Amino acid sequence: MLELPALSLTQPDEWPERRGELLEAFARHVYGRTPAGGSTAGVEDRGTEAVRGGHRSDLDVTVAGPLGERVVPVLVHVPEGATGPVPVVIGLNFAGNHTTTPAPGVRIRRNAETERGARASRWPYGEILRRGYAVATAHYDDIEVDAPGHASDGVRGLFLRDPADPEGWGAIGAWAWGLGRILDAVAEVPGIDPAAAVAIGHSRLGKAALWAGAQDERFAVVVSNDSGCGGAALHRHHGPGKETIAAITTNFPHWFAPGFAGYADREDDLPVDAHQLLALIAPRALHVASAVEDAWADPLGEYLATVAASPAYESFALTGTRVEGEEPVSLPTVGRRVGGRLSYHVRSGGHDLTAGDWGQALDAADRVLAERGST
Ligand code: GTR
Repeated sequence: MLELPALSLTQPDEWPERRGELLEAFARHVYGRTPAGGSTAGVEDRGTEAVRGGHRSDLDVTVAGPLGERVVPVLVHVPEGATGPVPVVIGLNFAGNHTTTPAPGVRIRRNAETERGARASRWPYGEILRRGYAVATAHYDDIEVDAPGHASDGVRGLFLRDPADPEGWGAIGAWAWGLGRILDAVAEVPGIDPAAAVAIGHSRLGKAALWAGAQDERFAVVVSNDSGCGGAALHRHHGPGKETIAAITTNFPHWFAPGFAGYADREDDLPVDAHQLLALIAPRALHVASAVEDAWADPLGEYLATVAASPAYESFALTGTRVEGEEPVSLPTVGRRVGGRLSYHVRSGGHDLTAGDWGQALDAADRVLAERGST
């Protein structure tokens, strides 16, 4: 049995205080502190085109901090024919907005024309629109450069920062902040319901989606896809071939607060673990997805984190993935979503965001948004 830091839940009315303590602990020890004073300063529509099942807008979103502004291109698809405002899924992409669709009209900022549509399998826009969701994406590099030594070049450069601060925010914190700014921007787009916002992310961007959802309670639903170490996977679960704090802070020192590296090979000393990150999203909806062959992201460690986070949902009389009286030792059936307001699925195959993952995520979102009367 895993020895995990306690969720220390008592009554739902004590949750705001406990949430505050946990947020502070994750800022301090893992991701760094998100500075106050940021905002979305403007949204300019660079062009809207009809697509099958809706329309696509190419926006310039200006984000701002005390030291300046930065323009982030955001690609938004909105379904047609809805009777009221529609829910919106917000997620960052790895290689440029033009890589998410083969459509010739989408602007190129970085990476080549030959990359157009190269990642379209991760963005099944037609199906997302058919299901009644709008979807907004931005290239993560346009928010924060994914390399060490660039902390002044992206949105972190918009804020005063002490590079020696062990609790200074890392790139994951910056990407998470960016998701919130995109939500500010799409809240202004006609036909979108900002109260029905879903944050989604794959892998390192799944870590960012979780941290965004933990901090920003406007996200009604959060989806983590193969987020692994520093995301949904328990640090204290020692699965075979999984990524460790030592590995992640060596390979990606810029992702976290500098102090996080001090827990390399000392997982048991980290004051928090992933189940508490997941619990921070309660009582809002959370769906965690893994892939069987993705040992590096530790599927079982991700599932066990959802089980250990379940008491947070249960304290609101909601259902997680925990089954009373059972101590899980293995993954649920492949391909089947388990749980309630906090749900989980593992699919066959490796590290990727597939159309099937989107299907599961939107099924989870449908359920909670229908309960709230938002779809
Ligand atoms: C890996 C990294 C993981 C994961 C992944 C990704 O190299 O070790 O933590 O984030 O990259 O983002 O695809």
